[in-house]
Amino acid sequence: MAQFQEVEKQSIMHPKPPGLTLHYGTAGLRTNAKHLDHAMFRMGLLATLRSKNTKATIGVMVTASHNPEEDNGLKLIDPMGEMMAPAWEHYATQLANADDLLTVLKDIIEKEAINMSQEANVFVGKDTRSSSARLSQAVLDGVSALDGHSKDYGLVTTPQLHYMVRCQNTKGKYGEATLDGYYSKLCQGVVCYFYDQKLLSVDGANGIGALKVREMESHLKKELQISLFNDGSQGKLNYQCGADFVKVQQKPPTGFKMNPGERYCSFDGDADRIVYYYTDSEGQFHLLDGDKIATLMSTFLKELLEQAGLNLKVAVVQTAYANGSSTHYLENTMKVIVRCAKTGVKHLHHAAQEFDVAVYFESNGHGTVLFSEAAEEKICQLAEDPNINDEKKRAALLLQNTINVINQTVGDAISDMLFIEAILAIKGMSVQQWDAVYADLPNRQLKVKVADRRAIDTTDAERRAVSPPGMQDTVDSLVNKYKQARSFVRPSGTEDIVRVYAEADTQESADALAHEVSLAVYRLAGGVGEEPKPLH
Ligand code: NG1
Ligand code: ZN
Repeated sequence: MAQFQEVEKQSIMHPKPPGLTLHYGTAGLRTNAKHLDHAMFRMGLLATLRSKNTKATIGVMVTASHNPEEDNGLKLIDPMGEMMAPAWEHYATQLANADDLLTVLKDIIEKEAINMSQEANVFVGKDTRSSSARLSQAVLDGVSALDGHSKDYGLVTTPQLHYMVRCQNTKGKYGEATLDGYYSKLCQGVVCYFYDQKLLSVDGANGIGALKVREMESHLKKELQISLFNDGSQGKLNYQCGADFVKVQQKPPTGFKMNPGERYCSFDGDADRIVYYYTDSEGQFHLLDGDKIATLMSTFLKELLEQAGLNLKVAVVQTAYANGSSTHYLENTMKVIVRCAKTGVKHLHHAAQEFDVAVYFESNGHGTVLFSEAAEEKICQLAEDPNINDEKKRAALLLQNTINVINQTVGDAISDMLFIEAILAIKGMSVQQWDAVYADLPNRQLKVKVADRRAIDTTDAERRAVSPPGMQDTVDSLVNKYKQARSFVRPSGTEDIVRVYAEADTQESADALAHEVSLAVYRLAGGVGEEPKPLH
């Protein structure tokens, strides 16, 4: 077939480096940008097949998120703007590593019974990395090699591309598939709440998020005062700044002086994560991570639903890394349903789809809110009902605005920021008051190197280890030594290590527990290198 001849011809221009193995995992493909050209071309082919298979537009985002500037990667986006279905992740890995490209390609076509004469459409976007232009061209080459149509959105945030894909496949019902459409939808309605709101400082991680906040400013009509730093004009992408740096280091971006009591937030390199922070009058740093954000959003939504008299259930989906205090507060004080999903946004998104209204967040600041179709309908009907009282009307309109400001396809730093700012403004709440809703339990995360991390297998949303033998019993008996303690171990999906998490009533206890559990992992699960040392 002529198509395959074209693939063969073009693939010579995108040769696979010998001996290189890539894996399409939780965060898509990610590695040093030098090794990615062939994989990008091949993912262009795969996106075209996926488009033919689903008879819908598929997205390809070229980014390595919070990784260093030297890395790059890619994420594939399914028709409703969600991450690509897990069944296809396996094809992505196979295709990226194939020595005989055509055989693997034909295999996928046969297995999925793809009609090759079906039209294909692929949307492509990229972040600000210096390698992104070259690599996104390789994706476009892959699409055209299989006769697919492509639209290159150029520089966009990851969630913006997810939004475009959903708009396109819902024929505009979700919004207009342009950047202007995105900004208008998000800013519609919320801007009127920002009066008297003090300045918000935004760390753009020297990446795409900074460019896009600037682009959005005209839509905000100056109601929200944003001051951008790490806007990419000088610093290096994700270097000593950004959401991942702030969350992991528990400190502000390097070289940035904070004023006590003011609000700050940091995006990651592709603007799908956000964390807030401030310093108090003693100069103490306070982080408001994904757990605090989920609490703020779910509380706000629950109150509005009650005021509107709508019988819709609010749920919060977290992972095992959620601080125990947040889970306790949500379940016992707010009385919202809490679910624990496996690490990785796609698992949270999937779990959230089971509820009327579900807020999902990873502690690292990736998250959003999902409304079921029925919930959206009820809210919109109520907002248009002329026979309701003022309180109900206000609540219904606020809920309707929330549906617009929230990017329901994926975690979105810009959309989350606007929603958080609107909640704080509406409630007249300071960042300190938000922080004081509950106090985080002291916690510690450690990494342990082992010969094969698959030695650890888990169950119960990764909270309990089923192998190696004796592992869970040991963790249980160590946890029992401390107050308000919890600990779990799981193999990382993105690094060749085992992660250990521990929390307890004091930092000393959390640190001691994390260390003891690390030792148990080292001894029971084939630790390599030096034995873990105590933290103090
Ligand atoms: P792993 O390496 O599987 O723990 C990490 C993060 C996840 C998620 C993915 C993808 C932690 C503990 N884990 O996964 O939350 O964001 O990377 O980026 O932060
Ligand atoms: Zn990201």
